[in-house]
Amino acid sequence: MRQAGRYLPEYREVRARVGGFLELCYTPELAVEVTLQPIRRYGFDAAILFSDILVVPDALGQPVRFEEGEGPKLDPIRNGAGLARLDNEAIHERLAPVYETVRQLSRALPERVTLIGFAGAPWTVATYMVEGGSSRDFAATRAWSLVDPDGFGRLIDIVTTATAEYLCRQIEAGAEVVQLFDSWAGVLPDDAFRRWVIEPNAHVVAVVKQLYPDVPVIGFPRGAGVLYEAYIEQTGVDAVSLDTTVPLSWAAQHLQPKATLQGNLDPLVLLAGGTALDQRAREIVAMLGSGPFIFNLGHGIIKETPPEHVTQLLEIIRGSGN
Ligand code: 1CP
Repeated sequence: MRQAGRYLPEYREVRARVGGFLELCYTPELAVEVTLQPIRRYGFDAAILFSDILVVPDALGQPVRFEEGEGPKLDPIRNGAGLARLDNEAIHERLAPVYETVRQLSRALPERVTLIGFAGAPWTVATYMVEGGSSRDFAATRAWSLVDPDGFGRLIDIVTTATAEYLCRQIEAGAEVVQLFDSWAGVLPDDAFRRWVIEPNAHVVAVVKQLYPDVPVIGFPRGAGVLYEAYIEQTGVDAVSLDTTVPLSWAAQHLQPKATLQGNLDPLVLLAGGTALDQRAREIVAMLGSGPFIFNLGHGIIKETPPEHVTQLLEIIRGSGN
């Protein structure tokens, strides 16, 4: 959950050397360097490829810009004419620098450190493509999906196909686990959740599993609430990342028998540090640590987080006998 990033001074130093954020993602030597920074500093058990979920629309021919202090910006696609702008042909040529980063990382990382590849899930990526950036209410995306489900479904299909192939190529290059980030899954009511979250995630998992049955897939349907259970049962993921709102006792009882769990420390608790961090980290380990479990945050680390708080957290987790 952004273990590399702006809370680390060594990341800010590298970031200042390049113009745009995407340039960092597309320059293998630099992407490798920032991926390795948190591993060197903290000795985590796994490294996540440094990239972004928005390289997929960028490679599909919908250019993405990151302006300083603002979120991502894209020219929105809201109908069939917009879909015609997308080009599924050259995408893997455009994504070649990401595959090169994965190859270099798999050579550079110590054997004991697992390399995680990732992609955005189709619904979440589509929200950026339709809204033209970040959004509070996803109004244009939801409207398109309701008024013209077939047209919107074509966008989802394009992103689904690209994403499945993108993950397979990351695995081919050396990723040992892959994670699908469906950060905005939680805004959809149940029928729409099944159609736009479960179905596309299940399709991506099936394609990956057909080629790489032994590579674990982690899903992150953030905000899914009680639908986490259906998500696990119907997508075929091996593990789910729990967001910060999922109650631990419910997860232990209903989810952990079906999948490995990952999560779910609130990044705000990590920012706070001290006894709040100590207590909550211990609670999570006590509730979930005896089943299949990966300790992680429930969402992305906040950039103001003091790096020493991460050290404190590791001492708690590694000292807790797991
Ligand atoms: O200038 C900078 O340094 C920009 C900050 C930043 C970083 C460090 C962005 C912009 N992306 C990233 C890297 C990133 N993004 C990783 C790297 C690996 C790691 O975890 O260390 C990963 C896995 C992502 C995934 C990502 N990007 C998600 C899914 C996870 C989540 O946070 O929910 C999403 C939604 C994005 C989109 C995105 N990237 C960046 C921004 C500002 C945004 C928009 C976020 C929003 O809409 O609120």
